[in-house]
Amino acid sequence: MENTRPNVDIPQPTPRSTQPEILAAEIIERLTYRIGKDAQVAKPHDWLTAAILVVRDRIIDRWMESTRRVYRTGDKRVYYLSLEFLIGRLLRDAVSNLGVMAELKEALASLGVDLNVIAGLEPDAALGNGGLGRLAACFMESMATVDIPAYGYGIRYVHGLFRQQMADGWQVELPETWLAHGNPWEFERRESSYEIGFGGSVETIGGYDEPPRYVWKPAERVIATAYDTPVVGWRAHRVNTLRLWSAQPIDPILLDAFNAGDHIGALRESNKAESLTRVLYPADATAAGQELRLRQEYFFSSASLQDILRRHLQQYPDFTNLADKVAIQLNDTHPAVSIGEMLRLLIDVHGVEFDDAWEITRNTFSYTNHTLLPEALESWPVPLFERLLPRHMQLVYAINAKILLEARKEKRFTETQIRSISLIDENGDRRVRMGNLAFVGSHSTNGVSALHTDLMKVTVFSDLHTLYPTRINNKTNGITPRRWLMQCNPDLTALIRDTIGEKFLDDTEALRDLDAYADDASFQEKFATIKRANKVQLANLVGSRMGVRLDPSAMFDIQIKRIHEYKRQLLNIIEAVALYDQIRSHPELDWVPRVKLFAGKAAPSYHNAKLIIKLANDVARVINNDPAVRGLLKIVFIPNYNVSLAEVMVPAADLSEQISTAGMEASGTGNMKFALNGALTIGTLDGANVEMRDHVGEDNIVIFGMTAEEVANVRAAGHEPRQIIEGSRELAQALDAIATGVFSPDDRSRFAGLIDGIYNHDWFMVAADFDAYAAAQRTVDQIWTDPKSWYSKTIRNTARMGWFSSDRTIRQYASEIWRA
Ligand code: B1H
Repeated sequence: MENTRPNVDIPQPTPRSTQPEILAAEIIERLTYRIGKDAQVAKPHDWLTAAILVVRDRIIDRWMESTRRVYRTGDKRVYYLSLEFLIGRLLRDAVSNLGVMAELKEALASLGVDLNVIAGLEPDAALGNGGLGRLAACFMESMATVDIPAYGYGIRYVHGLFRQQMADGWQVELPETWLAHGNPWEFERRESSYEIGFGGSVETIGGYDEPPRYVWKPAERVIATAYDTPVVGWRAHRVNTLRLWSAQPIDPILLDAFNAGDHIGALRESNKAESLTRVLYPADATAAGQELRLRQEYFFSSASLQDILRRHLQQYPDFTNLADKVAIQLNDTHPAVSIGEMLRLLIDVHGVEFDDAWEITRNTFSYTNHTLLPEALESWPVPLFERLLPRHMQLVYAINAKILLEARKEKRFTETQIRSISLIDENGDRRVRMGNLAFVGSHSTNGVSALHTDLMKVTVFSDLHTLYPTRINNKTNGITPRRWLMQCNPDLTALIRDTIGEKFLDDTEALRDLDAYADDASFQEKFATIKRANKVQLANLVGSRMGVRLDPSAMFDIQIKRIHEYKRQLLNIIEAVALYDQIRSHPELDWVPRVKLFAGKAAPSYHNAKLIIKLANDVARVINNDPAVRGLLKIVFIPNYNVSLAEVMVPAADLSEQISTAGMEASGTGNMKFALNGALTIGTLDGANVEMRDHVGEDNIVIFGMTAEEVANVRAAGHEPRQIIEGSRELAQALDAIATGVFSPDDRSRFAGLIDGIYNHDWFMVAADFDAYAAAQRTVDQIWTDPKSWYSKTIRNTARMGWFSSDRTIRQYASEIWRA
């Protein structure tokens, strides 16, 4: 550690006590001296801030110890670069991992404050869109838990993912303001600031009797300032750092302009800099394609790499051992420009030779691919890339020349293969392919489920896989059992502990011992009682937020995730319409009462996704108000899905909907959360569902529909949805009802286009899979009517999902990719 102090003995602070009386006294102290409030008039928010500050002190002791330890041991550090961290609330997580929940509750209670109430006021840190961002948050917690010295690097967006409101059933986006009350978790690090350049030109120096040197002269510069948030691992054995960058202008105000009367112009630079880190791009699984987005990507990549190299030089004389001491994981291609930035810093700033720099870079970086969807594969127009990052453009060409030569000369690649592995897409306007850059600039490229990894090898990266046959590997995603079992489902956690002991708290795979209780009548009853209590909690939330009454004895059937055509919320809604028709036509049959719950956000520019939300709400209004349904079917779309809402919905689910078109969902992680909390899954053989089936056993999951291979074959042969629809009366009737305006009497053609898409191409195989899906739902009904069988299966889900802990995933990254 940098030590500029004279040689004096600095006393260490005494580690903080966690006794309730001391916690209570400190909370009052913070309230008074930090927040400046008298306890008599303090608002709930003030209590929250005071409590966080007191908890934070307990974290700091461990944090400093963790940092000192890695300097002492010289252990390898892992850097997780991600444009998204979907963290959610932190208080419960931190307190639970520190093991001071009971003490804090007691301390607050002695002051007349309810922990649950103030914890509920903490805003969600929603610096991410969906699964990719939430995975980064789970990984941060698991890296601290399995004791890996790790830093997360990202952007401190002032506005996280938009707030979703419904206006007459349509999604409306409102700005999110998580920093409105300040953020007591973070530490601003003014001393960790770096200059980031954009644009300008590259000057060549020398080159006559010595090799030329290149100097980038950027036209614009901004400052990146670090904000650190501690990340506490389970039992607080280690505390790591999440470092988020904020952009600041070099000159906060142009005084000359101001004095000349140009008050707006004087702030132009300042506004421009700050707009860089103002908002999160709200697209999920689609590339943004905007200049500001490329600027965000370069901004945080450059700041992070400068920080990483500076830290390395504090401990070592040069970069020859960089790859032994540093592992950098790229969370998708969003930080892939880091590869060019690493080369630039090593070569232009630190004087390393190109070939050595390339070797070091490749050995340091690894890349995770999260999707095969063509619209999500990032590529930047060459003219834009060149204008914003002229030096990086040169380096991309230099890498490309090297790789293409190798492929042509050594591997005898054909022209077609060369075109596919090139870093430049020459089909149409020339573009820089960030996936190819990430692949060739890393020693490892991993997929996020077994199926996704297999598909990667034969689709997007097939030719690169031929060139580098050992590079692609799989790391099936996982979820942190702390947030997604222990914190969100405390009653189930207590029941498990009373039944099989404490081992599962440290080793999730020990949940296996529950298998022995799956058919035990008394255990089943306790398990069912807890599920019911969780459903009552969700029903209360729906009641108070939406004024809709839910019957907790009905089956809670839940689909929560981003709204996307490939995730097929539409299939679920169409099945609900078909079921509605059946219930009305056959009132004499024993229908299983169901509540179909939906939640999720649509990208603001994704027309069909927004239409699907409107359809869910339109269908809900008709079905929920039809007396002929007799409450047997209810549809609810809960607005503003976020991590905190998921924490209430996941433990309350009976049925988990994981019904994406096979081959399109890279992994899914919501699927894992539900199963761990004792829901039955209805799903396709897609993403991690395949491995979930292998773990829970095929009797304990309801699989339906086409396989990825079948989807590919049908698409290749030419899919004829019209024939299929004509062969399925239920489907035809449901589609007809929606298309003709039965659910939208105010605008009868509202959904005509959506339904036309199914008739005309059915790209997402909604028609193709409908009958199989409807049949699978009736199988689910069958199981439900036999509670013994239902709980036997759902208990086995909890028992057998331990492997899907992100601790397991992180251990695999550590041993097979990071060698940390
Ligand atoms: C996933 C994304 C994603 N895959 C582009 N790709 C984005 C792509 O803002 N963008 O430009 C944002 C997000 N997100 C998800 O990653 C997959 O769809 C899930 O199946 C997977 O579980 C998750 C984590 O691996």
